[in-house]
Amino acid sequence: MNELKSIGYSDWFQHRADDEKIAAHGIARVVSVHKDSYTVTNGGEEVFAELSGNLLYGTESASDLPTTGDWVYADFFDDDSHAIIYGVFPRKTLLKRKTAGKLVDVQLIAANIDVAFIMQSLNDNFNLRRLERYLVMVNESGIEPVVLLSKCDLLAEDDVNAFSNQVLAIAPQTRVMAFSNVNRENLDSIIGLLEAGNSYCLLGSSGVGKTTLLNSIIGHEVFETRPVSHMQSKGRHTTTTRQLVRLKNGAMIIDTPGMRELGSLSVDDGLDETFSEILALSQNCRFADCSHSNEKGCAILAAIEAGDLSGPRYQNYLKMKKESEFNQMSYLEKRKKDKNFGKMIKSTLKHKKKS
Ligand SMILES: Nc1nc2c(ncn2[C@@H]2O[C@H](COP(=O)(O)OP(=O)(O)OP(=O)(O)O)[C@@H](O)[C@H]2O)c(=O)[nH]1
Ligand SMILES: [Mg+2]
Ligand SMILES: [Zn+2]
Repeated sequence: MNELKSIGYSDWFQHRADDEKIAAHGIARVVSVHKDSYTVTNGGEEVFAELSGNLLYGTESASDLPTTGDWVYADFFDDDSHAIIYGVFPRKTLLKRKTAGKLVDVQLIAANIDVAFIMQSLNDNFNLRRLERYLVMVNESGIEPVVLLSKCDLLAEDDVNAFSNQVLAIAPQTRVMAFSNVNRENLDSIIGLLEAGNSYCLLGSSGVGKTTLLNSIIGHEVFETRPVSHMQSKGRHTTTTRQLVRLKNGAMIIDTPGMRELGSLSVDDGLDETFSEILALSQNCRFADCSHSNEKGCAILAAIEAGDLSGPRYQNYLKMKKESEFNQMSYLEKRKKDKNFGKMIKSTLKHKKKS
């Protein structure tokens, strides 16, 4: 049990475990997900793992399958050289997005993360609207966001402070840190945030320096990084898989490939939390059903007019709200179709058996 605790297991999971499954199987954590297999650990070695037939064929939705960071019921075989996964524990947090492209489906990014580092580089990636998108995703999952502004070595101190203040203006409750992997400014403060037994993840566009930060934290170059110019000419990300890495101090961290698209599926809570002042303002509109577009006595329009609420921020909120509603509807429709399709196949098989 101490081995499991050292990789983040706690009473939270123990109390929510399935009695039958926990009596029948061991416990492990998912380190990484591959095409048809997984890597898991129970605190010792990392082991190749596959899903049991029941889990593979009996799961209705992809989001019920294991993702990086998940706790799973698993049995180890052949001197712990491989494992079979029988089920997934309830998740404390689940980071997900809409799959890239037209298809409306959920892509799981990581489970059971305590703190997400959202990174933007100060030289060419700083963008408040994109930051709001990341904040919505992280807040929706119930994960604590920390904003990291990288490559501060490339800017004058005053400019760095101005950028930090812009972030604080839209996320006053959030910890914001500018840092540099090159001159190591603030690296120790970031390392100071990492607590044993907690799990962290690095999020942000390709090239902002996520993997370089992970290497800086570890103290030597373990993972591949690549100059931004080279990355763009190759048109691909340097980091291509998500992997749970154990740090010397007992914290765990997942580096992720840069995400080009960050579509959201049903993120109402995340929106309310990220744009809490907009929600608060709307309570002051004269009409309860105010659409905040042209009504008299609209508190939101008045705040924009007075310069208390940024117009682009409000537009971004509206855009994400619409997108979330639209995607949620398409997703539910897709699920319904999938279910009907499943029923059709089942009844066809039944008829075949009878005849
Ligand atoms: N000037 C400066 N360059 C940095 C800093 N951190 C990282 N870089 C450089 O930025 C480039 C990209 O860094 P990576 O760590 O590979 O970026 P990444 O976010 O992991 O990118 P993906 O894996 O594609 O998502 C590399 O050439 C790094 O050397 C920094 O603090 N200052
Ligand atoms: Mg990387
Ligand atoms: Zn209004």
